[in-house]
Amino acid sequence: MLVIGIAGGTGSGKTTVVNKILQQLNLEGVNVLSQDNYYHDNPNLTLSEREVLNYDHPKSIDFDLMLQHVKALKNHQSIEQPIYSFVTHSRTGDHITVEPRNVLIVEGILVLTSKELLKEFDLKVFVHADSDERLIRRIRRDTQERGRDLQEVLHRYQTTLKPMHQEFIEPSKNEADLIVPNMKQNSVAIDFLTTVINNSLKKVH
Ligand code: UZR
Ligand code: MG
Repeated sequence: MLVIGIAGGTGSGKTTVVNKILQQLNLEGVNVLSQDNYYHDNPNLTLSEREVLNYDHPKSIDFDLMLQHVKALKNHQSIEQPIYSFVTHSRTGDHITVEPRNVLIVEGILVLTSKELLKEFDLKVFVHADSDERLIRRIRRDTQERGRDLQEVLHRYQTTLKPMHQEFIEPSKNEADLIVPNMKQNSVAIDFLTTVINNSLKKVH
């Protein structure tokens, strides 16, 4: 199995890169694990307490479960992936059964910060966009899709997202085999990644 880790700051366009790759591939061969589904659950906190947690620190991620799931899929076992809600900041209690496939993409802001996960990746990719571009995209997404107001987004960016980016995410770029500039649509990089994945899919058959 080919395992690809794709990291990059918030708003760098990781999800878009992954979706573009998927559009060009035979989907039956590829699984995507998103870090978004592996936040720790905090059922003992109230919603307002959960709203102010730091979701950009490596400690907010259940890396043990992520690692266990990556290893299980590599061992040809299916997994029960938790589903996480950004509205309630908690696991919904529902699961998706994910069957092992030939290619596994693991995507999220912090996936190159875990020493254990790094050992599982055959290819490590960091998606880069400048911080002003990422802030613009983050404002758009959080106000349009996640129902947050501008002041809240800016406050969180300044107090949490930016310091966590500088402390953990940006340094993890050093782990990457490949850095994808994603200030604008980068179809060459998408073609490159698609070719690598297709070659790996061909080898298996
Ligand atoms: P991407 N996040 C939430 O907003 N709520 C949660 O319950 C869990 C995570 C956000 C998190 C992080 N920060 O910046 C972002 N906050 O999801 C990462 N606040 O996702 O890479 O798609 O931007
Ligand atoms: Mg994303």
